[in-house]
Amino acid sequence: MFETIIFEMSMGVARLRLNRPDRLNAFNVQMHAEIRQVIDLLESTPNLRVLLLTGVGRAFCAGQDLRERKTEPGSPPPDLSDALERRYNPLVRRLTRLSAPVVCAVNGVAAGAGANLALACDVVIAAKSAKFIQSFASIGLAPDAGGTWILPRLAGQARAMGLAFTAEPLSAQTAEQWGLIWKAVDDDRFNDEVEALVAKLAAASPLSLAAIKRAMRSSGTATLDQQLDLERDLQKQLGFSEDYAEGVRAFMEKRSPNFLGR
Ligand code: T3D
Repeated sequence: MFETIIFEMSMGVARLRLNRPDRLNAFNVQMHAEIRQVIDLLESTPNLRVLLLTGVGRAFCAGQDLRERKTEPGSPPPDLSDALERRYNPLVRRLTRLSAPVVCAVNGVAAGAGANLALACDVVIAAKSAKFIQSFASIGLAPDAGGTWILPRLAGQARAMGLAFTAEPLSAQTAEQWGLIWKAVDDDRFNDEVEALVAKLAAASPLSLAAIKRAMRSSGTATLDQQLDLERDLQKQLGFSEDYAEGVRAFMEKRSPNFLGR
């Protein structure tokens, strides 16, 4: 059905794999369009538990496919705001607003918008051989796909500036130490760790995870007072849910809960 991605959905778990390995899974217009179709579907899937995003081959994603950009002398310069407005920005907005958690499994190099797409996801797990590169300055651009928002928040201003100015690769282990990602894991354990994480999130209460995501995501722009109010409102809704009753019952009965998302 798709040419540039592989998409599967089973038992509420959606798996989206970027699939242009010969171009290190760089984004072209078609890949954006295919991902858009998937997100359209996911946004209207009521029993979605988790979305896993990863790459096929040795890379996660090398950012924009530079072969789509014509820069020969005499060519009119491209208006890159068009690609951001129509493709990258909606992608980041929609993934961060999707109620289900988005796990990014960074299987290899993540460069340019590929790095920032990964960092925009809710939980990022990376193979130790993976690296993150803010490659924009190397080609005369500035970070996009939300990089200038997320990087200073995750890594602090000094490290964000250093990464963006130098375009130096950041190893997965340093990314973990700096708090950019959840975990860097040995390459030979990577698939098992990713599957264990996905299974754990898929078994959790989707209402609880959606509330966590909403609250954590809003904290970047909210005051403490606003956040306390939001926590009150979310906890009120969750307290009315069957999942909460099931969670407390399961605790008392010393068994695993069976969350149904209602
Ligand atoms: O334009 C807009 O829409 C604005 C938005 C921009 C968002 C952005 O993402 S801008 C940043 C674009 N990305 C880059 O600048 C990264 C370019 N790639 C690299 O720096 C390196 O490829 C990597 C560091 C990612 C990996 O290096 P390495 O040595 O492991 O692999 P390689 O040999 O460079 O790449 C392998 C192949 O993939 C190669 O093709 P070939 O020679 O085998 O035919 C290479 O050209 C291709 N490739 C890698 N990245 C891209 C790419 N082809 C097109 N676009 C790419 N981004």
